[in-house]
Amino acid sequence: VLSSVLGFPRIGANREVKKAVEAYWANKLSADELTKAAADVKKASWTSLKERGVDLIPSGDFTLYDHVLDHSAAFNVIPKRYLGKGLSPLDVYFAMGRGRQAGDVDVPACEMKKWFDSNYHFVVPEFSEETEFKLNFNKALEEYREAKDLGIITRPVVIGAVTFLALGKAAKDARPGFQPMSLLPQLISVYKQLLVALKEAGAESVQIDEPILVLDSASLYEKQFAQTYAELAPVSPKLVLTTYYGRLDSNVNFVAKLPVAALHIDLDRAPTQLDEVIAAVKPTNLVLSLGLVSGRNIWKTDFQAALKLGQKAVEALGKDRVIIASSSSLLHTPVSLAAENKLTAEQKDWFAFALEKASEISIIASALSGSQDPKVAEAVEANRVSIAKRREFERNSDATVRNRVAAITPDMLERKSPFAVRKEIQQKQLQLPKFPTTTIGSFPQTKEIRQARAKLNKGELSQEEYEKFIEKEIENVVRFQERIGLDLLVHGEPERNDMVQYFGEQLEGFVFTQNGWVQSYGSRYVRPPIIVSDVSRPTPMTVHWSSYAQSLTSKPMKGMLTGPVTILNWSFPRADVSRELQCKQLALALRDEVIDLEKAGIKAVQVDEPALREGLPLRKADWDAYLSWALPSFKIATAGVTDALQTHSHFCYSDFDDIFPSIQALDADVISIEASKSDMKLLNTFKHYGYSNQIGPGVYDIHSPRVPSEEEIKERLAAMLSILPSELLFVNPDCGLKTRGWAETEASLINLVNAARWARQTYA
Ligand code: THG
Ligand code: ZN
Repeated sequence: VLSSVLGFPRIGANREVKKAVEAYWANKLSADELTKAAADVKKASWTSLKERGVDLIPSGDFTLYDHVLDHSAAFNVIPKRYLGKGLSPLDVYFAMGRGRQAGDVDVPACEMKKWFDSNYHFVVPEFSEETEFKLNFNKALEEYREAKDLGIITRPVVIGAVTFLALGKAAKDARPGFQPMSLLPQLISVYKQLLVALKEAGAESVQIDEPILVLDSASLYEKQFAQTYAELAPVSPKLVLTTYYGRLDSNVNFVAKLPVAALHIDLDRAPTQLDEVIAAVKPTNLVLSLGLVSGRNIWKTDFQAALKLGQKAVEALGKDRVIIASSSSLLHTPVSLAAENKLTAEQKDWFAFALEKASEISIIASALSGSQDPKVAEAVEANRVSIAKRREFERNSDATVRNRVAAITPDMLERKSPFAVRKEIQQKQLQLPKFPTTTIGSFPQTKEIRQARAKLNKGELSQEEYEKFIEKEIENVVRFQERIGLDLLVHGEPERNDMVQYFGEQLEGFVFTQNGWVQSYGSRYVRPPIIVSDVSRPTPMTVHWSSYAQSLTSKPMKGMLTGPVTILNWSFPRADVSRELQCKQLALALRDEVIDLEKAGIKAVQVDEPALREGLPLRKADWDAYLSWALPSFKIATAGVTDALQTHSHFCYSDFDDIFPSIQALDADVISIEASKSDMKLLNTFKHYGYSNQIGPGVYDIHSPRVPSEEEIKERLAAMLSILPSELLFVNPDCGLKTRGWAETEASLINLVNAARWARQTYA
């Protein structure tokens, strides 16, 4: 029984890749130095996986920005707008990832999308009839050789051809109706080159990732899968076809017939598929790779449970036909627990990060192989003790919280009056003009703000000094908004690091890492908090800062909270109770906060749910089960107030077609959405469904430093007003301004306010 890791975090143990990449962007590091920094990180990962006894070590999964973008660049899937500008291939690559505005080059970034149901974003490939696949470079081969030169034999990882096309989109200039999948034949011939070269270089097997096989849509591609692997298998090293993040369901029937050497399945997300998959592969020669160690959470694997599943496969297929693996790439987990010295010994004993998971995989595989090494037996016993201790801890529940959740009644989910009634009452106290202007909540997190927080953490700044500093920042943001004439103000959130981390830190039931970074996109990482026990709110979390901000101005101040579904989705949840229970506990904590904000005189509160959509299960059959607690959780959080409080919510995406009724059901008084990029298709969706509450479609894209002109914003407003009733429209950017600089923020918001004034006159 061999052991395998499907992919490893590529950020480095101490965020070396972020630091190197950002230094390169700032012209503080040369391309060669960047390559060297990357090589060091790869070497460290390969070496430690080898030391931990992993048999099949991945290569080719490293990236400086995004592995899908690497694949596009390697296969020459590069939109024309990035070419002919005198950029080096590396700079073309980064321009696609993050846009480029320097000298006379001004190109926006490619679109990013959430990677399956995770908080990772990939750069969406753009295909058209003009796409000419060719191998610009063979990353899998290069990294295979790079590892081999270090004396480490690896298994190269490549994104599968069908998944690559399925994840992409038709370029804007493609002929109407163009289907990326129509390019499969040309793409296959380039895959052949890539795989032949790997075979010639001595690679014994190649991991080929086809995660779209866990989606409903994969059944449409049965023919494409058959064609692809019939052509590739004869010329390739042994192919290990990997699926992850969900279950194969009926797709297993055709997948088991593909001419590949091995099939990997995710038994973390879908443990119940094992029997069916064993039955399907038994009559074939396929090796089965069992994803038993979660690539998505940070809890220690329960060896007894894993060994039981492994044993079942061994009995059915024989030891030679079973591999023990991570369920998916480990990119969603932090690198190592080793450096965490603020977690207690008890807490540390609950967790396994990527490196610890590698050891787990190796031990489970050894145990299943019948290893007599006493270290294996010791590790299995140590795991039994750890798991037992955790189970013991899990018996401690907070009776007050549990009882409150059990006592949730339907009336707690509904506002007292319908929106039309609330709107009148709210307008009386808010006195907002037509086309009210507002922002999504955060203002630029400047270097000074981040430094002040770092100093506080290091003890170089006292709590009192830090709070004085934050007060000053809030005052500046308030004065700025008053000066340029925004209507509904925010305090700017200078006191917050990551929003989920910020709330987690103030809630009972969470623990935090010091160095548990996980890549979110490109060089942006997050440190997800870990839910370890029942969640409650010991004291108000935001009331102090919101009231302070309100005290500075006679204009209304909007309170700012992160919603229960988003806090849950962007944390590592506990595994012993349902996500529903955890979400409802969060919802009750937030409900108390919203009520307290209202009591403190705040007249509008925004509860953001940017992760509501990414939390949707991958299979449509599972949607209702998720929505049946996700939507009520938001409503529990927001419906505890009087009709006079205006509730807002924000969603960081623009694809509402399939969840529109759910958004409507939230019954927020105002929602803001990302509309600036997706043209007016989105608004037509709102019109089509007769959306009745107020809505602020983003009038410009904040994800780029570009300043939108007043004219541009007016045009957008005019277009919006041709679709939506004018009394429902708010005017705002499409997301928070945290990652922007002040200069562009100021210029953009002035143009926004002027455009709204113009609209008031024009549409009076
Ligand atoms: N928080 C969390 N997840 C998210 C977002 C978030 N996922 C989606 C989206 N927002 C991703 N966006 C970002 C934007 C900025 C950063 C991370 C994710 C970011 N990170 C800092 C960095 O890498 O330098 C570190 C942040 C910190 O100091 O805590 O800027 O908002 N959970
Ligand atoms: Zn957003």
